[in-house]
This record gives sequence, C-alpha cells and structure tokens, in this order.
Amino acid sequence: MRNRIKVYLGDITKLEVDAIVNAANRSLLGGGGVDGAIHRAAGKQLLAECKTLGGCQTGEAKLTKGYNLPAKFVIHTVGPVWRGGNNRETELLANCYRNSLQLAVQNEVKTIAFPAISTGVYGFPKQKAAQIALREVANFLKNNKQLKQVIFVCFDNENYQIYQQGLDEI
Ligand code: AR6
Repeated sequence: MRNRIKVYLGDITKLEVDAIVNAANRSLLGGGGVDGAIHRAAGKQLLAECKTLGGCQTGEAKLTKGYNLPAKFVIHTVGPVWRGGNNRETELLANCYRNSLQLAVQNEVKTIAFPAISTGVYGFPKQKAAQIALREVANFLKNNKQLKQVIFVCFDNENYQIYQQGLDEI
C-alpha cells in the first residue's frame, strides 16, 4: 500500500495522470491558487463544462474532462474554510478526499493527484490537513485495488516536508 502513495513537489497541472483534483469553491467557476492554475492550463472548455454542474457543496466532489491538461479528468472538490477547528472542518476535509477517491474509482481512474486542499486561502493548518489527507487515502487504498497510484502534489517546501514525514509514519 505504501508504494502506491507518492509525494511530489511541483505544479499539479503538468502531471500525466488519469485525474487531478482541484481545490475549488462552491461555485465551481474558477478562482485563484490551484483552481486558477487548473482553469488556465485546461482552457475555456473547462469553465464551460463547470457552468453546467450547478456548483458543489463543501466536502463533495464533481468530475469534468481535463481538456488541454495532460490529465484525462479533473475532480473538483470544495474544501472547508478554516474557522478555528470547531466547525466540522476535519470531517469536511476528510469528505473531500473520500468523495474524490470514490468518484475516481467510479470513472476507472487508476492514477490520481491531489493538491493540499484548503491549505492556501482557506487557511487550514498544513500539518493537520496532511494528516487527514494521508489517513483518508491510506484507508481508502486498503479497501481498493483499482487505484494504482495516488500522488500528493506539494507546491511549497513546507508542505513537501510535512507530507514526506507523514508518509514515513504510515
Ligand atoms: N499545483 C499544485 N498545488 C498548487 C498549485 C499548483 N499549480 N497552485 C497552488 N497550489 P488554494 P484552498 C497549492 O489556495 O486553500 C481558490 O481561489 C497551494 O500552495 O489553491 O483550498 C478557489 O477558487 C496550497 O498548498 O486552495 C477557492 O476559492 C494548495 O494548493 C479557494 O482558492 C491549496 O491552496 C480554495 O482555497
């Protein structure tokens, strides 16, 4: 199971995987951060498809094609905004990972890459977010043989160190 999880430092839009996950907002109509990067790299058709989806609730996930991205699909999920930790943030972030993985499996995805959902403008503490991400993915992989590779994409050195350490503890 451990060899099916990788940590990568870099830009998620460059990865040749079956699906990349987008840390979106409830409108699904684009934004800054990784969401902006994904929309720019995928092209205008991605926004056009997103407009047909009717938004997405926090913790839920929706799938689109990848258009100009090397990835075949984008799985859009909406992480919680960190409001101190007593507003179901942990549960909602765990739901993002679980629901994204479930949607991936339903679409025959074998390789998938996640950004560090909610740890940018949504302010979720990085260490805590990484623990949740690693735990949910490890639990999912235990019960699923279809997914061959899950990549945690870190955009900054701090997240990269945190994930590497977390992975060593699995
Ligand atoms: N590849 C991988 N990771 C990235 C990239 C990239 N190209 N760019 C940024 N990150 P954020 P959130 C990292 O703010 O906190 C948007 O406006 C970034 O360093 O993108 O879930 C949406 O529309 C950080 O570690 O997402 C929402 O309104 C992580 O991705 C809101 O931001 C997530 O940071 C969502 O906030």
